Amino acid sequence: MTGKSPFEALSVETLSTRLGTNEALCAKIGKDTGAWRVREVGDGNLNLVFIVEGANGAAVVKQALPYVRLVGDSWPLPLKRSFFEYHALTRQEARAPGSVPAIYHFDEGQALIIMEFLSPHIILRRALIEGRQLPNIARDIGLFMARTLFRGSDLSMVTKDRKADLALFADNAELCDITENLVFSDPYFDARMNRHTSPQLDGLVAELRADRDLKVEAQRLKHIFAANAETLLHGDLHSGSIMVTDSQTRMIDPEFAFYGPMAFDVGMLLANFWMSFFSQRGHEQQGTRDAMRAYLLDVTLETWSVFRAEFSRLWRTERTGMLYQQSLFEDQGDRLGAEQALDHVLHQIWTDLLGFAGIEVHRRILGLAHNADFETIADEDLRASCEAKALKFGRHIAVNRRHIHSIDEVNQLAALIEQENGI
Ligand code: SR1
Ligand code: MG
Repeated sequence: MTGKSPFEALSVETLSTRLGTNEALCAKIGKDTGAWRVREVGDGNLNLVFIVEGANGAAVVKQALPYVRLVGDSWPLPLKRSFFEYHALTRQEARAPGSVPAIYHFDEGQALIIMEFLSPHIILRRALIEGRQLPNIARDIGLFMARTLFRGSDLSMVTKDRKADLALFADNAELCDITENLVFSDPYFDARMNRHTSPQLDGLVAELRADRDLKVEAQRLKHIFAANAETLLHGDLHSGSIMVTDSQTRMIDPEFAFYGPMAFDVGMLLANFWMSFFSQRGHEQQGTRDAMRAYLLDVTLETWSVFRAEFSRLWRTERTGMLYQQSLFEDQGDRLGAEQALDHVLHQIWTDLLGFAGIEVHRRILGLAHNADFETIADEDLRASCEAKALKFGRHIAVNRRHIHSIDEVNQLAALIEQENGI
């Protein structure tokens, strides 16, 4: 199969024939296609994902479909998202080495990427639902975010290169459009594809959709998302986009990559930890998840603290871009000026990430794309109670984000809301 053939979706039955002569794949898993075992394992919303095992090893083949898999061919979606995923992965590997799967081959025409099979890794969301405490995730993800977000921005890059890259990723417009609608707008009105746990949440949902302050804040955040082309984002950094073992963490699936505000990745990620926190009650037998809840709040604290520390280190040692130039500060003997500016930048990220986190929580409960943390709670009353607490928390941090000063404060709020009865 070459990049020149017309696009055709792979299947378990056709993969060996179609990729049997692919040099990169054969080099990795062995040439004897008779020994290949192919499984389709994609459980995401958009793409096909195959694991191919051969005599010498295994690889993942990920292929975009010309439509949204979750919805079907009534929602067309361009294949070029695979191109953006490939280019985002190469940039992430350069900026945060060892944080993403290795790429073996990219075929733009077939919209497919052949990459490292991560084993025995599992999806972080699944691990958290199972109540597993991973010791390294906060450090690994905090470092990944600081390194990719800093090194993809005008704090670090040659301006001309960054502008060229910005132009390249600007074409990922359809994926941005998904986020712009599904995350920032649809949850706040009765959009066609929305769903929520009903009737239990009906009253609260109506209240939130009538909440003017919340709607205005969501639109202010959408404005920042759409207009602040600050750095190359992962664009969809939730716990379903991270694979883990006890000792390793890998970020996957950056097909939503584009130039946007640094706080978006950080906020979306932390929101997923807070949602996991609120969902734990749905997965426990009487108090057995107390330690898990404490662990999750610690993870948010450590992730943010690692992010800040690494971002600050890069600010002091790698600030070679056109923003906050060293020639204006350190070179003038004004190191304090550089620190003051750093403080300002981190404060802005902090304030905005709280907003993005609150909105992410809402869209996972009110919109189209729900998450397994809540969805796997079979008892609907219990699920609704967990979701209601998360919704209340999300509203508070989004609307009051300018008045919240520390992650301790946020975590105390989360713990208080989680303890409330009758929600
Ligand atoms: C129609 S796509 C729905 C969601 O799945 C992806 O993982 C993104 O989070 C997107 O918003
Ligand atoms: Mg994904």
